[in-house]
Amino acid sequence: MPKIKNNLYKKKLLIILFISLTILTAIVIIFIATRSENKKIAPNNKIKTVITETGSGTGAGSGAEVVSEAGSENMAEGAEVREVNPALIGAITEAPGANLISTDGQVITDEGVEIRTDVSPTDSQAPRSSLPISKEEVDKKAIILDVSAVGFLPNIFTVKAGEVVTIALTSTDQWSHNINFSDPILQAAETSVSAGTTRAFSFNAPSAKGEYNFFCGIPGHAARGEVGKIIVE
Ligand SMILES: [Cu+2]
Repeated sequence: MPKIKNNLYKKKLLIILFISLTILTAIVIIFIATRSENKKIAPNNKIKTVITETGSGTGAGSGAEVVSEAGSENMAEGAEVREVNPALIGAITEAPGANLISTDGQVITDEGVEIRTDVSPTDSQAPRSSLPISKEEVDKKAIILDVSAVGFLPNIFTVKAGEVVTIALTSTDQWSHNINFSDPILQAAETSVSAGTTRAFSFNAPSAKGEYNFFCGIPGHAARGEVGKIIVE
């Protein structure tokens, strides 16, 4: 009798040991699986966004959105997946190649840093000019400025303090021209165009109301009338 009892005890112990081992193995497997799944979904816990190219044919609308939030399920084919600064989400451009405009109306760099006009034109925070584009690619809100030996057309325009200003400058004759502002607060707001081309740039208008004169900086051009002013109200 005691021998049978002893055997029964041994059997019970073996079953308990087997069950414990099975549970432990299951826990380890679940732990490893969860970890690798997390790694796949959220690398570094950063926001995943999809950056899509702006179509060149549709730029005349209300501004093409270049950065948008997107789940990994509905990515368009060929879309580039990048981790970007949350400040860039929803940002648009008013002209292809010019700086982005954030959802709160601030002209920003591709890194989400605010554009400044009181710096050197070569500064990384200075407004960025587009490459030569067509006028049709520029948003309707932009200021379309023509320049030729006759002068700027129009040569006066009005904007609100602090609002986004996109200037699309076109040389309408056979010469190169540019636009520069006299006030140092707008010294980085400039671009130059060669004969028959259009380039655009965006910046936030000064917060101080007043008149800001601009001119073509090519020798002799301002003297013959290539001048104008922007009224900030
Ligand atoms: Cu000129």
